[in-house]
Amino acid sequence: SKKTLKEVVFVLGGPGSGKGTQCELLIAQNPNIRFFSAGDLLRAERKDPSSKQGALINDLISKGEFVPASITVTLLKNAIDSCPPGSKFLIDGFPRNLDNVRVWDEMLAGECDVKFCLFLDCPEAVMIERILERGKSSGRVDDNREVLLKRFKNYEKDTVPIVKRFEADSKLKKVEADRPMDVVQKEVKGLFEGIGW
Ligand code: UP5
Ligand code: MG
Repeated sequence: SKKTLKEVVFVLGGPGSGKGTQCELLIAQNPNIRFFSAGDLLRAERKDPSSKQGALINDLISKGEFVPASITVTLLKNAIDSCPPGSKFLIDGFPRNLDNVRVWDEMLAGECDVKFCLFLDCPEAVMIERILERGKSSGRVDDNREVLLKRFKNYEKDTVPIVKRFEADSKLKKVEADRPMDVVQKEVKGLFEGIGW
C-alpha cells in the first residue's frame, strides 16, 4: 500500500552561515513545521547522563569532527518518529558527509520525501567574524579560532561535496547569506511558500 511520505527540507551552509538563525525565524512564522537541528540533538545527547555515547559525542564536537552517522541518524529518526504522520520536517546541519547520506538512505529515505536542500552561501571571512563574535557568549566548546579552523576544513572537505550532489540532483536552493537576517529570511520564506509550506 502507498503510505504518506513525510516532507523534509535540509539546511546546509558553513559554520556561522546562519542556519540556526534562519530556521528559527521561519518556524516562528510557521508553527506547522517541525524543526530539528542535528547539532542541537547531538549537544543535548552529549549532556544526557544516561547516554552511553555522550563522551564520544563531546570529544568529536570539541575537536570539530563529525559524529558517526549511526548516532546522528538514530537521533533524527527518534525525533521524526515522534511526530504525527503528515508532519513537515526542517532539518538544520545535516547531512554533513557521504556517510550521513548513506545511513539516512538506509534508515529514513523510505518514509521521507526530501523536497530540497536550502544552502546558505556565505563568504568564509564573514562566517569567521560571526562565530568569533558569538563565541564570546555562546558557551559552545567549538566556538574558538582553533576548532573553528577544523570545522571549516571538514566543511570544505566533506560537506561541500554533499551540497554539490544536491545541486547535481536539481535539489539545491541557494540563498546569499551575507545580507541582513530579515532580507535573507524574506527569500528563504519564498522558497518554502514555493513548496506549499
Ligand atoms: N548571524 C546569523 N545570520 C546573520 C546575518 N544575516 N547577519 C549578521 N549576523 C548573522 O549564526 C551564527 C552567528 O551569526 C550568530 O551569532 C547569529 O546571530 C549571526 P547561526 O544562525 O548560529 O549560524 P549556523 O549556521 O547555525 O552556525 P553553527 O555554528 O551552528 O554552524 P555549525 O554548522 O558549525 O554547527 P552545528 O551545530 O550544525 O554543528 C556543530 C558540530 O556538531 C559539528 O562541528 C560536528 O562536530 C557536529 N555535528 C555532526 O557531527 N553531525 C551533524 O549532522 C551535525 C553536527
Ligand atoms: Mg547552528
